[in-house]
Amino acid sequence: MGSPWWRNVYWNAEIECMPVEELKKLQYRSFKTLIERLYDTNRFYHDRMKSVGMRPDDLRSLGDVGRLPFMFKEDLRENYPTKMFSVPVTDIVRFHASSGTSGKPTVVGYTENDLAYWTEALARSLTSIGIGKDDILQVSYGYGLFTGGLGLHYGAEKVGAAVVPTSTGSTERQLELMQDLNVTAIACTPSYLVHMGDVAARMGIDFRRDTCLRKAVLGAEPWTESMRAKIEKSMGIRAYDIYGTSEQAGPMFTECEERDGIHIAGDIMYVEIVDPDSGEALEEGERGEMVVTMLKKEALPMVRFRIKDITSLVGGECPCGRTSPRISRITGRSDDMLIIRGINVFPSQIEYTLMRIPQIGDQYMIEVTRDEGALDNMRIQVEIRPEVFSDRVEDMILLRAGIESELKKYLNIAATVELKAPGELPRFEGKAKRVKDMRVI
Ligand code: DLL
Repeated sequence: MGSPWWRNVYWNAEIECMPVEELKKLQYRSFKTLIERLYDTNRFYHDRMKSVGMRPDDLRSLGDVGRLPFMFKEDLRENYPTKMFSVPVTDIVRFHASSGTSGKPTVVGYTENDLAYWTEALARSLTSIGIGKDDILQVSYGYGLFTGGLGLHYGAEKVGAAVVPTSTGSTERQLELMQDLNVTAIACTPSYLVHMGDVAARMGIDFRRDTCLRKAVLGAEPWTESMRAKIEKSMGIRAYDIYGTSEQAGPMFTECEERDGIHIAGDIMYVEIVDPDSGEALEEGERGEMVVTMLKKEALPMVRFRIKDITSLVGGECPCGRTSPRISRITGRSDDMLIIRGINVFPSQIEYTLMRIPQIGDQYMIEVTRDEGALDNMRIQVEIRPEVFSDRVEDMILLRAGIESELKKYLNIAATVELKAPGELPRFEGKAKRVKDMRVI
């Protein structure tokens, strides 16, 4: 038997399969060029470098990168909307903006070259998961200020796929179009795909029987392997993780068919993983906060930007042949971590535990409160599967106790579980908001 089809299919083989040492040299040269440009032309970076007594000449190897100061989301907020931009506004061809759910929104801008690199990154990613000119891709990420819709749109067109730009919402209509146009792949948040699954079931649509869907490109929010297994089983498709942030450009990087980490185009983005507290570099395999430098960006450069997403570098060679660095699934953001009675827990760990319990459906909500004695309480509402839902109170009490004990066993947290009937909990069209932390700290 020969090797599987994907072992020899690349969008840009020269770069994607470049020997690691050569890639490092290329990264160093790009880093240096970027720093020289910013030191001379951008007040923010000039001052930041001066504050640590560094000049561009001090960057003699990639090993010196760790001496450059970090930058944070707050820097973008303080320089709202465009004070951090590094090109005249006449060179900007597009703006996007974050929703501002965790504070004042941030605005990102792109030159023509910035858009070209964004699209290039996506073309490589989509090719690596076998999406190309034979595909019809329904883009159900939001179009507009959010980067998901337009990002995937141009990436998919670049590889010759036909795009169905549905954006979010009007789920029944989306499902009809999916059938009528023989859509083969969908790009949306995992929570929206789960919601589509519910609506499809109500409409009597069976994904396997009634659609041509075979792939899903899911991201923009944390999700878990157990969620992937559920989606794949119920819809008969393959689901891939896609990652990116508006500060990097938007959605950019996916796993390849091997699905052992997300490939990061090393010529476009330089990744470090650091200890969230000390900021010290971590080794391969150690989980920490991701720090990125966008090596090609013109309009809004990012140098050692603390994204706050928690991940690790995956070691070893990927059998797909790409030599680009890989990161493991993002398990959350360092600022999403909940500390419940002194125990650190990420919402994704809770999801992972819940989704492995067969009686539980796909929806859950987490609520954290603090009582008068200053003790934290966690309440987790979970929907149970229709075939399991029963009027027999004893059955439901037993199930609830079972879920509470699994949470205790795997995460060491005491949570009160509340069972909900199918359809009772909120659904999300964009990013899911499953955690309500009502503590006043
Ligand atoms: O969410 C860009 C995007 C669009 C990515 C479509 C993937 C697909 P922002 O709105 O700036 O950009 O939010 C970025 O979302 O820092 C992560 O915390 C989270 N995130 C994005 N992708 C993933 C993922 C877009 N695959 C923030 N897994 C990031 C976990 C993700 N978290």
